[in-house]
Amino acid sequence: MPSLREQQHPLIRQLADCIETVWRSSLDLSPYSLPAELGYVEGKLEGEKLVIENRCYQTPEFRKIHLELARVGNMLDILHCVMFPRPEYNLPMFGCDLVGGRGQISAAIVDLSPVSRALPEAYTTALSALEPPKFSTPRELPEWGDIFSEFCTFVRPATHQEEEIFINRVRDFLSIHCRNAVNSEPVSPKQATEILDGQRNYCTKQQQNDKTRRVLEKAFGTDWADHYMTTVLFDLPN
Ligand code: BLA
Repeated sequence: MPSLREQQHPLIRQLADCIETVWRSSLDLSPYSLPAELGYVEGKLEGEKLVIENRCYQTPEFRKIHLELARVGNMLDILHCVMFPRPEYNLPMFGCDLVGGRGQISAAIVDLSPVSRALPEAYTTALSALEPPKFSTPRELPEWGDIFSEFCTFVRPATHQEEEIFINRVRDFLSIHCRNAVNSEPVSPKQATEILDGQRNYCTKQQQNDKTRRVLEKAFGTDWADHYMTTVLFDLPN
């Protein structure tokens, strides 16, 4: 059976390959076990099959790095990726979501989101040095989107060229992030507590994304959707 990735929108496939290439080349990956039964799941959404495939790792700097691919029949294609740093490092949250259907990506978002008042200075410097991306169709963030940084890119890519600009921006964000992460020093226990609070706030806000919740509820029911959003997609660190 061909893997899910081979059936997905080319931009999703390319982005998934790109993310894994950066991870493999710059991080020391070990397996991370998801809660039982949640690695590969299938459900029905309005008669269409919903398939979810998860890949999950941990590293010395990251508690969990998660890449998820999902597909609903041939209507909806999704890539979801979040990197959760260990709270003893002052590192932002990397998050990326691509949502498409019928050959067109409708939402492409990537960010390095701060978990304390602002991004660490090394990030601000490196991200400011990137060429500001030009997209013809920027999208507006929802209300819960106050967690995102000033560098957040949220667009509907209108052309091949814009798709490429988006992939390059994700690669740049990831490279900056991995480089900073492997060179970072642990913080004081007091600061780690503040960082943990910031990570909790990030997850709580992301759990308010009704568009994600609705897709999962329709396929698997309310309880399952809530369980999945709070234990797999955006689990709160202890
Ligand atoms: C939007 N997410 C969406 C949309 C759908 C999903 C259907 C609407 C697309 C559109 O408006 O064009 C669905 N996303 C999913 C599902 C999963 C998923 C089912 O990841 C998982 C199985 N979402 C994230 C992360 C970010 C994110 C990490 O998972 C950002 C870093 C953002 N998704 C995000 C935002 C929107 C979105 C901001 C737009 C929400 C809105 O307009 O209200």
